Amino acid sequence: MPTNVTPEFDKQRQIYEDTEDLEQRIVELEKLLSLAPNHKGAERMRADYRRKLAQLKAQLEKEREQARARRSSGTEEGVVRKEGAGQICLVGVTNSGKSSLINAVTNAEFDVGDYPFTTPLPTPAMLAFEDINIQLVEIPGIFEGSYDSSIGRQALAVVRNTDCIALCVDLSQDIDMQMNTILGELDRARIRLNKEKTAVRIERVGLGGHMIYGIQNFEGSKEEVINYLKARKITNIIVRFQKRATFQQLVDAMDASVAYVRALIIATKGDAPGSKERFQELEEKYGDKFDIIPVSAEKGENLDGMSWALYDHLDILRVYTKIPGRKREDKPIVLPVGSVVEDAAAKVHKELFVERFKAATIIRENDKIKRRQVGLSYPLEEGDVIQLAHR
Ligand SMILES: Nc1nc2c(ncn2[C@@H]2O[C@H](COP(=O)(O)OP(=O)(O)O)[C@@H](O)[C@H]2O)c(=O)[nH]1
Ligand SMILES: [Mg+2]
Repeated sequence: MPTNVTPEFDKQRQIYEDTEDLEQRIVELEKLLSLAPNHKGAERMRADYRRKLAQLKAQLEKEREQARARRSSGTEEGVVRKEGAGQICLVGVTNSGKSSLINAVTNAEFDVGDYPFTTPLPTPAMLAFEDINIQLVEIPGIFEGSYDSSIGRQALAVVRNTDCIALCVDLSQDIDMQMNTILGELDRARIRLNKEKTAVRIERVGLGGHMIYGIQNFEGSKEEVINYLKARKITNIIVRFQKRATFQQLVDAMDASVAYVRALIIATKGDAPGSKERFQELEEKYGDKFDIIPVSAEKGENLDGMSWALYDHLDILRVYTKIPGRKREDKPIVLPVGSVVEDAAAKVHKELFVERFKAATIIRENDKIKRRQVGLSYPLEEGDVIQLAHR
């Protein structure tokens, strides 16, 4: 049906049809509609274009929504969302055997190569350890100047926020070169390893609001901490009071630009010629500061020992809830070392077991006192079975 359009309209229609970018397409279509003839014969055409416009806008909204979801779930390139009971970053020079090690203990099939930059972005894999999962993240090979490159800087940002760093040192190569490179770049990224724990430890997380552990060590109340965080508009944060701490120590910890991260050394390629001597050398030079675990991914040697060492360095404990008369739950609640009954109760059901707390029974099979009645501030131990009762 002829609709007697103007040449201007025709031209704009061409522009609209040639535009691929969604946002721009919407702009061009709106322009086209404004140029559309008003007479009755063109009514149908205008309706079609309006419908199309509504479709495009809905599509744009959907794409934006997906992008927001990607951002908050951390699946954007180079960002790793923490999953499992804890996260460990494998840091080493290129070819130090990081990918081989991850492949040996997880279902991952990372590329293994003799050439540099096999793994250009931090890449996660999941280690099933006993009844929990530990996330292992391969960090791209560290080199002198990593911190000056954008990829390196991005990777070091992941390392900064991790729960534990596994320094992968290749026993078939010169030790000093590797350690100097790794420690140098970490230092420039203001990441300190195995420094004495400060009284207050801060960790930024993707989700979760305010999580506060060890409040019994704080001079004030939990409300004070939360009010302070709210006043500074800080969310998604874990605050751990690890020793007696004052309000000023909390403020200082929030402002510190230095990150303190637990670390250990995984000495890789324990099967290679000369590895025994280099392991000795590593022990002599760095044994004071780090636990050193020798492994061979190729021969499958000491991989279990490594998993336990990684678990130990996460500083977490597992507790199991139980309903009277039933077996304990198979899956543990994972909490930082130093947690108390209240922390476990909050993880199960805050309103029910903290706000309406009546009693908790802790069962320790191997203890002299097998069962004990305890309160909310009672410290938990690894392997505790806990029964919670509410009013
Ligand atoms: N002899 C020996 N070679 C290994 C071992 N693990 C890895 N390699 C070799 O070291 C090279 C680099 O390994 P890769 O896992 O890609 O290191 P990445 O760059 O740190 O991820 C490859 O040629 C591997 O075959 C091991 O346990 N023993
Ligand atoms: Mg690799």
